[in-house]
Amino acid sequence: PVIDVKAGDVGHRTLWVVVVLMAISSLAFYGMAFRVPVQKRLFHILTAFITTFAFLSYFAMATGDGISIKQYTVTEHHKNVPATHQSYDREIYWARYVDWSITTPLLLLDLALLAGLSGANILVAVIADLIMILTGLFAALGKKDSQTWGWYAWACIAYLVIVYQLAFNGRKAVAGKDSKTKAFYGSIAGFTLILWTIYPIIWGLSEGAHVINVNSEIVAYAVLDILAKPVFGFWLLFTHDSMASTTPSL
Ligand code: RET
Repeated sequence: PVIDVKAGDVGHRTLWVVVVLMAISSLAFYGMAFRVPVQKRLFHILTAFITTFAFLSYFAMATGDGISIKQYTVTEHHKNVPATHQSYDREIYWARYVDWSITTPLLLLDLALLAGLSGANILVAVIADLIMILTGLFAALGKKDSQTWGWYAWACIAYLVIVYQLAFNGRKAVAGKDSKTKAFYGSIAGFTLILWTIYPIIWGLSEGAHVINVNSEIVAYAVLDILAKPVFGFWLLFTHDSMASTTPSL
């Protein structure tokens, strides 16, 4: 079989399903924001904007924007490409990186405010996150394997900085809070770290090594994005609404 270099029906339908789910959850989060007092509203606003950006990026991809074509030279690694092909084109969904560069810092801010992370540590996590996403974009656009995997390596190092901030400094910061907040931070930060770790794996299998085709790439990211944004958001906001002490002092 020849590698699918473009999205088919499965991919297109999946993109539209996510457009609808992100729209619905955004509306729900804005609705929930109005129903809590303004002092409790920061998490709601952050979370609503996260799904709004995802909605916009998925709308772009579903309608054919934010996608470019990258040409690959066929080498002996590409066993699925007929010998008559010297090169092939693959779709690169760069709109994802625009979305991620804004929404992953906002997701980190949700967690950092919950834990009560210090300003300096929040800044380190956010900047490391930006470096991770932007070097990931360079990895996706790299022309040579050496560029692709070189950028990928920098992105992974930046990711380790985020893991350190959430798992080590985040836990240290939340240790001074009440036991409910402590337990909740442990669960939702653990959920986040497991989920986020799957992204670079999917990336390596799709855009990196082309082991899975474009349709599977779209479906895999769709499932991860739904868990990382709407599911994360509902979990955070419902729990936060039922707890008084997690109000950030902002
Ligand atoms: C890339 C490729 C380079 C290496 C690493 C990556 C990590 C990406 C992550 C993305 C998280 C996205 C989320 C989206 C929400 O909807 C850029 C894939 C480490 C962690 C949470």
